[in-house]
Amino acid sequence: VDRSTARLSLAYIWVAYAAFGLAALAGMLQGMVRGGLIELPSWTNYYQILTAHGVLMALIFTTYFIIGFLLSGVARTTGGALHAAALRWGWAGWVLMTVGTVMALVTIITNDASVLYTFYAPLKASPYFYIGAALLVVGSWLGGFAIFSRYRRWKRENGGSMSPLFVFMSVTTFVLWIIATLPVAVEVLFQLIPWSFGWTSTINIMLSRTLFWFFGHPLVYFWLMPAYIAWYVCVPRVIGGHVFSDSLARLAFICLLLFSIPVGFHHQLMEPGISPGWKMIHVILTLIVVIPSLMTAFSMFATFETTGRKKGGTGLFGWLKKMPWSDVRFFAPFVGMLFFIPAGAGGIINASNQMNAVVHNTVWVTGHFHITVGTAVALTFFGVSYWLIPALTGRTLTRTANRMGMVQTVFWAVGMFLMSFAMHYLGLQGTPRRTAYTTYMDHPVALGWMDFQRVMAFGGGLLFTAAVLLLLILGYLAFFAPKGKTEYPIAETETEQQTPRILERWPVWVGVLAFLIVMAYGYPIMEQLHHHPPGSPPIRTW
Ligand code: HAS
Repeated sequence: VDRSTARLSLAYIWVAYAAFGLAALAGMLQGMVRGGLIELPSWTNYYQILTAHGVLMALIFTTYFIIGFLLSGVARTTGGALHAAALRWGWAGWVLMTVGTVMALVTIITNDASVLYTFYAPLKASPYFYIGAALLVVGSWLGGFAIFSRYRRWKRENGGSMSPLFVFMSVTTFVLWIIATLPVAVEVLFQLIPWSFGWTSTINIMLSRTLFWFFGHPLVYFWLMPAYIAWYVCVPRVIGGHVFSDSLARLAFICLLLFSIPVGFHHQLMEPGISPGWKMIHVILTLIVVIPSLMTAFSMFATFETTGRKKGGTGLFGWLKKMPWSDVRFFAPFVGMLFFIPAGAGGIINASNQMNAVVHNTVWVTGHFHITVGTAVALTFFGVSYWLIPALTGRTLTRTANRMGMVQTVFWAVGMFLMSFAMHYLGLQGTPRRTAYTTYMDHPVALGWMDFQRVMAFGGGLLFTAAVLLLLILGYLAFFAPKGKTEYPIAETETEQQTPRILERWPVWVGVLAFLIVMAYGYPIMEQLHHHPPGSPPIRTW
């Protein structure tokens, strides 16, 4: 891609990795505190560090990386450059997001916003934390407008023909993101900010949680879809293969768009304020949103098998041997895919109403999201970074850096395996999530959890080591690796495929989505507004 686009993408990616580094440190510390290995100094506390870790990792690292990656890929697949208007949107977004990030971070550092990354009521932060979050969201919309702007221009220049797969997927991701962030924007602007400034004395907590999870579930697909873009479009090229089916890939994304928003109640299955009928509808839709992931698994297997067989792999699994196992650009996302198999199964367990009663609010859930976003998605982002950063800085991914990347992937995978296995196991024993070190007054059951909590801490140590290694390798690739050209891998279908044009008719899909949202949320939200629970007293934590 051209230099202006590269500069913009890199600006996003650097903030992403700065946040990642701080978040990794906070993560290791909180694991050690929980495992009883260290005590924090009196000027900080577990919940402050937990908030820093969650906000920096789950909200800042992901959003910045996603925008940086997608902007570069959209440019790469539409002629190599973003036009001036798209660049302007992109930079405006970066500035707003960065102002918002700094505001939110300052309030976390001053301990005025220890409200965890889910930040719904009744925990209350400084209003400046919420204003920072709002700026982050609005800034990310501008990043999305940069993609939409490039997309529209490309369509105009190409007589309305079907957009490249990477672009289509990026547009779908941002349509999802913009629609999904509307409810949290309403929560922040009309509930949290007025309450936090003291303009209103009570808050409708049910509504606050509902609006948050209305956003919170599609948020996880906003993380996942860019990883899927890498799986569908970049990984096939890395292994010397093709996109298995253009239509299937687009259909999977449309399904993700339609079914990942009207499902938020699966995070609220244990809440008494929502009637079981509505929860059931959300559970059914949740089980439907599993299907595009199964389609993705099928598609990836098909790509690997056809490519492996073409390279001479024979027998039932001989094609697997033909994969480029020593290429970190393949290895890191592949390990992520492997983790995603149990992670997806865990998600289905979570979504099943009765089983949710067993795992809800236990560290099982923490284990679930560390192997979804923390491994499947994160390892894919690392795998992408290993080629994206040198491609953008005009350097090469050297053999040594590649080898170190493999080591880093193994450290991350082993750390995550140990930590998340312990979390899943402890969750089934009933160990609560989001608690600092405690033995519950030396209760024998809680004492029995300690060994596994130490395993969690040990896994966290390995993860921190992997994070430091990653930052060192990326720093090397950006500033010290030999100058040269690194490929931006984009695969195509093997033969021309006829993709149904309906897949790109946005008014149809946005219309269907609006219908599903109204069906899934209209009545329950009206009910919550009507019955208006008494509201919490305005407790100040700042
Ligand atoms: Fe989840 C809680 C249900 C997917 C993230 N989830 C969370 C939270 C986070 C999160 C962050 O229903 C905690 C929120 C909080 O703080 O409270 N989740 C699901 C379901 C899925 C799912 C049904 N989650 C994700 C993804 C996430 C993520 C993806 C991040 C990126 N989740 C829940 C529920 C809760 C929840 C409940 C609430 C729990 C509670 O009570 O609080 C599904 O979308 C999963 C579908 C995935 C699959 C896997 C397909 C496998 C693939 C890999 C193929 C491998 C290949 C390689 C090709 C069906 C695509 C193999 C090659 C070989 C050779 C073997």
